[in-house]
Amino acid sequence: MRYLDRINSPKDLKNLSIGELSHLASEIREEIIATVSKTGGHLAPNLGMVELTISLHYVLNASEDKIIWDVGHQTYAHKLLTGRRKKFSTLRQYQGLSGFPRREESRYDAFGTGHSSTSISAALGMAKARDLKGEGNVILAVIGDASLSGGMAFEALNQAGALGTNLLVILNDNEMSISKNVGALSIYLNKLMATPLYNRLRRRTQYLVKKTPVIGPRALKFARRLEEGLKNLFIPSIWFEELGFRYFGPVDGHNLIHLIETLERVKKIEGPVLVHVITKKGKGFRLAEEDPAKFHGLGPFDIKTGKLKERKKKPTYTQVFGETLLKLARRDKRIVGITAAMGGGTGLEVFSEEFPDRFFDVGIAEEHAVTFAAGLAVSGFRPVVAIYSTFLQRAYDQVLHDIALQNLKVLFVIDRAGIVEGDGATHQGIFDIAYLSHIPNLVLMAPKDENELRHMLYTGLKYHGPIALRYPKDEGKGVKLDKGLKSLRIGKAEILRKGEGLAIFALGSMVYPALEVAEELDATLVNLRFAKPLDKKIITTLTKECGRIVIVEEGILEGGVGTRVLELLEEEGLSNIKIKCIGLPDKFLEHGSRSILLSKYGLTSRGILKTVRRWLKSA
Ligand SMILES: Cc1ncc(C[n+]2csc(CCOP(=O)(O)OP(=O)(O)O)c2C)c(N)n1
Repeated sequence: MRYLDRINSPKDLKNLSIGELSHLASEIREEIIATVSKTGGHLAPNLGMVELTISLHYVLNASEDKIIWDVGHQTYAHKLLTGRRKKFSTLRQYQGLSGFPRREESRYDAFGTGHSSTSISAALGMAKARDLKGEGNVILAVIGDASLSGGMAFEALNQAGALGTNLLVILNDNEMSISKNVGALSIYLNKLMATPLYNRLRRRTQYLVKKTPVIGPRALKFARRLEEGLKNLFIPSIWFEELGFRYFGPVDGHNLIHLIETLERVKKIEGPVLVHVITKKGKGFRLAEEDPAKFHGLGPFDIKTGKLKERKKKPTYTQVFGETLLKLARRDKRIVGITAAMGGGTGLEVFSEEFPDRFFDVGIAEEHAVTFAAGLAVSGFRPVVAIYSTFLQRAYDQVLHDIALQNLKVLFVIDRAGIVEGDGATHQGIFDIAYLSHIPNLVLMAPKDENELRHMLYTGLKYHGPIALRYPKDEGKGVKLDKGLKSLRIGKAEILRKGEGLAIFALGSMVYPALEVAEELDATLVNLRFAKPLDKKIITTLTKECGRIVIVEEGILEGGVGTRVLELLEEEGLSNIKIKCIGLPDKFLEHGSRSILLSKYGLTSRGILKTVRRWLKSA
């Protein structure tokens, strides 16, 4: 029997020897590789976290102490050790285990995460609550080196250092974000890594002080001064200490003895402490160690070759965007590309290779990315800011206050808009229509296919103000791409089919499924193209003509295109017309495959047809 099969809660770890824990680490790695090769998921981050997770659960008392995982994509070992081993094969599958920590899933998941850089803030809140309640448990945040570059993490360090309450922060430094980590903080961490000498000397002084039989305040003061001196001698300054944290490290994140010793020690220290742990992304799986970016998060793959099992046959929207932008950028030097740590995911990689000087990966810093783009736009450049729908939520105020209010020429390319495979509620891109379409000056487009996407990109770059383009994480329709690119008329919809007695208005990804429905029902079908501004003329004319209308979108209904059409018709005195809005309900959507969820929420051609038929009967 494997050691892993005997672990039903973290308590079961406590009786294992270091040798046994080391066996357990290998078993956990095998389990993660075998499962993720079938389910897809975040492989490399999890393989790098195995020893650290074991050590944390070994040293802490999981029923009282709290671990807050930043992003939460590295919690597979944590899930395996906290009673979820038997369900692990359902990872990321519909109705199975989530790929992220969820409070509803386990009492060991202290805080729900998915978006980065929240862990220290949440942990600090919990630490302060603990103090106010007069309790004494350990509160610990685990944060990656890239997530530490997010603004919220800085804000939390700033408050934590000043509050001085007991708080442990484990910095998991693997020098990687999804791709190579960027920024001055990452350069600084490298410097710290390269100076273990200081830490060795520092440990030695602390050891000597501890060994001194009678240690009076003067000796302690002397030891501290000595420590300061050493610090200044070997490295410019330990930034975390300047902020009020005690700094420990670097610690080898794959050495169980060293990790356990360090954690035992630091958990007793008063005040905020940061432990700098060095890990290797993909540890223990050669293919992932060699290409951690590819294995950061991926679909099902062949363990021997690393090849993905499902290959997209048609070009994805993301690819078509990346290639088209590249072509346009060759003709216009003012075009600059901006990403917040998602160069690969957003398709900007090709652009970055050809135009490294015009490409900016700002780190996991969506708010900054947007205002940075504003600065470039004010200075005459044409920034293209490519951000996933779910992460752009972070930068709502920057879009509104720094871009739209000043009517700046910035193009937002919103990838993963709509239902997103596998990751669940934290990553569904279903709110952007609602949170963008009420912002004055901002135009919001959604292409029906990859060919239209290209024209929209061209349109966006020609437009004189802020404009956004949304599309899902999916392959395109496989349509022929036009040779030339044309500018679309802002706010002009496209009538794709004329029918009788019913008009269907569809946005973006819903146009093709709605077209099938329109054909079946002999209805008129309009590709809205623009969620904002709406095509007032076409909408009002067809509404009057057909008498009954349906609006379909892949986004939440509240505040979506349907709502906006209703408002328009009310303004035009047409509110007594029969209207059906089809979209996503007012809830956070679970994880599962895109096809399962689209079908569950009635956004396939069959689902739309069923809803429309039922409504027609009742109407
Ligand atoms: C706000 C936000 N932006 C982007 C992401 C996408 N994302 C998920 S993990 C990750 C990299 C995290 O790197 P790091 O914190 O160093 O952890 P590692 O994966 O290296 O363990 C990114 C950019 C996110 N989860 N949240």
